[in-house]
Amino acid sequence: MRILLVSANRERQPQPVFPIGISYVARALEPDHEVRLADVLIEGLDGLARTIDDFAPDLVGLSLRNVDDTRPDGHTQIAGYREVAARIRQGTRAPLVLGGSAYTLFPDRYLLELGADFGIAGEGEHLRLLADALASGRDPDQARGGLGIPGLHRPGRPGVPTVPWQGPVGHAVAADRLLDAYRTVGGMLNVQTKRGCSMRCCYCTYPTIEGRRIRNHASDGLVDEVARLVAQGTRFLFFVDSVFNLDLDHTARMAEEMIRRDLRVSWAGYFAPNRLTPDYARLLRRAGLTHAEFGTESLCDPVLKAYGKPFTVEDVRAAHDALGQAGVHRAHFLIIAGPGETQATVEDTIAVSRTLPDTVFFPFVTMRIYPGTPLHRQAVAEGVIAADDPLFDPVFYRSRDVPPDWLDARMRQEGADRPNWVLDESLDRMAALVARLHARGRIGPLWELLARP
Ligand code: B12
Ligand code: SF4
Repeated sequence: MRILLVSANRERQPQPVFPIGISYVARALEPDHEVRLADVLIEGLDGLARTIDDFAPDLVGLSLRNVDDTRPDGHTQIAGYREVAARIRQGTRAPLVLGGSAYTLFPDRYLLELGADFGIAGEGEHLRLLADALASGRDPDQARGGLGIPGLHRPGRPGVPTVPWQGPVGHAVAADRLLDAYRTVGGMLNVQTKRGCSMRCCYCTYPTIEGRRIRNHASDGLVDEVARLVAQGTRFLFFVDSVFNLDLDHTARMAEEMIRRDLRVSWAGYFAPNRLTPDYARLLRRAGLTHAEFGTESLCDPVLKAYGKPFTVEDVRAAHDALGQAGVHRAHFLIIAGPGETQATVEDTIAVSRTLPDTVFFPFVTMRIYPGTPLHRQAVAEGVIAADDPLFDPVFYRSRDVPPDWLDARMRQEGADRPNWVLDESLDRMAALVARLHARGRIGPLWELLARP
């Protein structure tokens, strides 16, 4: 079958990100199916229309990454996605399959909104089974002895539960052209070392998207992947795991192999501020880690507990120091005014943040409520939302013990005092600065430029 996989994501903030989802899905389809990748951010809607004409696909997969930008005054992506789906429908009668993280969070809603034929929630590599069934004229519902295709959704029918993908994982050969394009727009290339997170932070969607069971990708294949990207000219990578340091042994083995092969590439990842010994930090630095983004969320123990975070402020400090001493840039993401927050706990977080050296804070005020999370259940129980609110249009939880006007003024005051306390309204300016620096050949997230207290 000729299968066109399209990335609908046009978000450029904080920087353009390579559409790893369609590349990984394509890998599962190669070489038995002929695959082409298209990216609306790179080629625009007219480019997409030309690709459809030229390739004449038998099946089109559309990747939906972001639902919105998770900011209370931000924007949702649905209008842009409608435009892309309409362009696809104009150009071809091939069946349309949806997938991606945004799709997985709201599968039936997106099927309806975009009038698609199928969707695959969770790991999209299972598209392989759908393509095989369609190519041979078999009923997709009869796949796997009648269990159906993992994650498959069709309009008006119940979805099939997903299961972990067992086949190969990684970038497709078909992605090489697009990888090149991202190297030139300063966007970061990316690699995943594992899927799944077993933690239960109250607001988090990641276990819904990737599952709770941790599945490591084989470390030799991973380092081959990194080596291939480096040989192609990649200078910066983001390891896109939900939490890079969830499995210390696996990631340490990978880092050792990167050092042994002398792969000269800088990289970043998301870290939990715990499980981070000085030895591990030094190893990662030697393997090329330059930027660590911590999902810290609060610097006050009772609030960390209410958010369901599996660490304390003391752990944060130790992790911060371990990476700092190893020479790694650090940023902390915070969520202010979630469950359990009060004026006093906000002050605690601010006070502790002032004592963490050489770092940047990204404080987000209020917490986006996603379906199926502990926060969702709490918000229904507290009467913040109705039980049947679909939550597709963003709704944010705000602690009643933090007066909005007071918090707004307090955040602004802190932002005015400290360039490393980066408020929502500064993010656009920061993204513009980063884009200018990328155009001049700088690489990486570059938030360390703000890391003065
Ligand atoms: C790493 C990451 C980042 C990094 C990316 C770095 C990089 N260079 O890649 C950074 C920090 C830059 C980032 C930024 C943002 N991110 Co982010 N990010 C992630 C994270 C943790 C992993 C994404 C990833 O690459 N996964 C690995 C790939 C392989 O998985 P995947 O893309 O989901 O693809 C799989 C399936 O979805 C499916 N699939 C994908 N496409 C298709 C297509 C078809 C046809 C099919 C069938 C299946 C399919 O199959 C794939 C393989 O299994 C996710 C959370 C998560 N755990 O998913 C959030 C996530 C994707 N981000 C999110 C958001 C909101 C953002 C920002 C808007 C935040 C902000 N306000 O700045 C920006 C937008 C950036 C942009 N330009 O688009 C949301 C999106 C959903 C939502 N809530 O709206 C997520 C899900 C987190 C969340 N809060 O829920 N992000
Ligand atoms: S916030 Fe991080 S540690 Fe917590 S559940 Fe989500 S991915 Fe796991």
